[in-house]
Amino acid sequence: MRMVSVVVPTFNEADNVGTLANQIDYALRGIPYEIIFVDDSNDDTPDRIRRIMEENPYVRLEHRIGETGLATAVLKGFWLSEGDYIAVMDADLQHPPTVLRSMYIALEHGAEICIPSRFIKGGSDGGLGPYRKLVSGVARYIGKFSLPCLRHISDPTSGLFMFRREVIEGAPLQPIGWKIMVEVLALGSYTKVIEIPYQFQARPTGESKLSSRVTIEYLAQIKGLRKRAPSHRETRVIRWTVDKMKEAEEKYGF
Ligand SMILES: Nc1nc2c(ncn2[C@@H]2O[C@H](COP(=O)(O)OP(=O)(O)OP(=O)(O)O)[C@@H](O)[C@H]2O)c(=O)[nH]1
Ligand SMILES: [Mg+2]
Repeated sequence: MRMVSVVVPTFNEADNVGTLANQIDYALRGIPYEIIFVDDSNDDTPDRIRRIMEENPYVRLEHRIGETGLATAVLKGFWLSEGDYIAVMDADLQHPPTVLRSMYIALEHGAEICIPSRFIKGGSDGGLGPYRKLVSGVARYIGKFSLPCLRHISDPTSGLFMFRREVIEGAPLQPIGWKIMVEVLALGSYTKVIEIPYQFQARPTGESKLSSRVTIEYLAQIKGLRKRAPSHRETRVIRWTVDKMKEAEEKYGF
């Protein structure tokens, strides 16, 4: 069976990592997996993760000292990962770990990238307030307008996705800003994407690390990718409904 590496960037998420690891373990029962926490915290998040590691041998920790940055953390996780499939997920439970199982099944059905979406039938972005919805909507449309590879992707700016390792092999990914999925979609090698609906959750505890610098970095990233990304690619984007997801899971039979 193919193994999945779940890369989780963490910055002061002490109260979330335990629940997250338990939920990932449950969601991926029967599937070989590893969780790689790439942590830049200055609270006791790394100690909490070390405690989880005593109970769960599939959890790994890369604790960086004197270095921060979401994109560099996620890229570090990619290079450390050993799975056939690589997933990225936030630590704050806004991305429900149950979608990991559906993403895995979508890749087993031939997708090279699976992107959970808040904006297709069955999905919701209920976890965000009106101001954040507006900012994130504007960012999404700037991305879609500027980069043709994002045009048919309904939720290209989130931090939740899974892909086959080969997608990024040799891709000149740069650790700019927060939107690593945009970098992978613009520079990776793939022809088939499956989107699945999911319900974005409210952050239960801990603080948002989002700042206005993130917006500026995003605009710089998009500008750079307009030059660096191939101008044409053939991609099929398939949208699964909730029923299709259930059917695929039953057919997969584990
Ligand atoms: N390693 C590392 N992780 C980070 C850094 N900044 C943020 N993160 C993590 O990246 C993920 C996303 O950050 P959030 O603050 O939740 O950002 P967001 O989801 O856009 O914002 P909210 O909706 O307000 O939660 C979380 O798991 C953070 O802990 C960083 O500098 N280094
Ligand atoms: Mg969050």
